[in-house]
Amino acid sequence: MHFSLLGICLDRKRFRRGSHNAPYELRNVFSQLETFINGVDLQTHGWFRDLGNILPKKYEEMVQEIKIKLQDGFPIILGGDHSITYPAVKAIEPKVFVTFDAHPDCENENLCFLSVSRKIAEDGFKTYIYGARCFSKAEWDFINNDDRVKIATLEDLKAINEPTYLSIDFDVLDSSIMPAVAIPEPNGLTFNQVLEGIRALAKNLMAVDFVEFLPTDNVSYTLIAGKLIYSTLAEIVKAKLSNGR
Ligand SMILES: [Mn+2]
Repeated sequence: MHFSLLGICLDRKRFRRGSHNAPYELRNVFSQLETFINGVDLQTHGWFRDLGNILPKKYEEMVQEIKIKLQDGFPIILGGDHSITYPAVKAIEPKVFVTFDAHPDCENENLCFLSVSRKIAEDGFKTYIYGARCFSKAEWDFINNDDRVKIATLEDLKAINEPTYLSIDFDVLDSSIMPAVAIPEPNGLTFNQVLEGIRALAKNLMAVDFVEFLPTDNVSYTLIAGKLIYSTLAEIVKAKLSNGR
């Protein structure tokens, strides 16, 4: 199989900006990472085609550009702030949307990193949120009163059986592992817990994005973020190979 790598260099936040540079920073460390990972040789089974970057524009225009660029291959999309997930989901049209995120991103606001999961749920994509631990009261009330969105357990993820788009906000990781995000949160998932979630979904995945990485002078965090991306690719390759696809 091959992966199609697409960066979306957009950060419309007003504070702790920088995630628009993440696609460049993350690509820089790929060459430093071991490609034989968790039993899979990505050089043999998971080669990349790099489709370059999309620069900020209106969301509707981004949907069109994403559709045109992602003609074949398994989409791996690098943000960007979390709002980039909205045009990507609209372009790819999965049945199910799963987001790994410390925050549910369900505020009742115009499309932005605070409201993206709510917008996607309201557009009719069955939405699961995994790893969330910091809710506003309004988000809590919305999620508990709306069938379109669910706080998921690992068992819920394993039970999904439809084509799924996965969005990974790096802040789902515990802040001690990954402080290089706009809004780090303690009490988060370990690296292995995130991989367990990916493994639960892998056979149904049709696209994955990675968002909210905030490049810092500490390249260690970029290497860890890159490791999560490569580990995800390895899980996808394993699932597709065992499915005979
Ligand atoms: Mn988010």
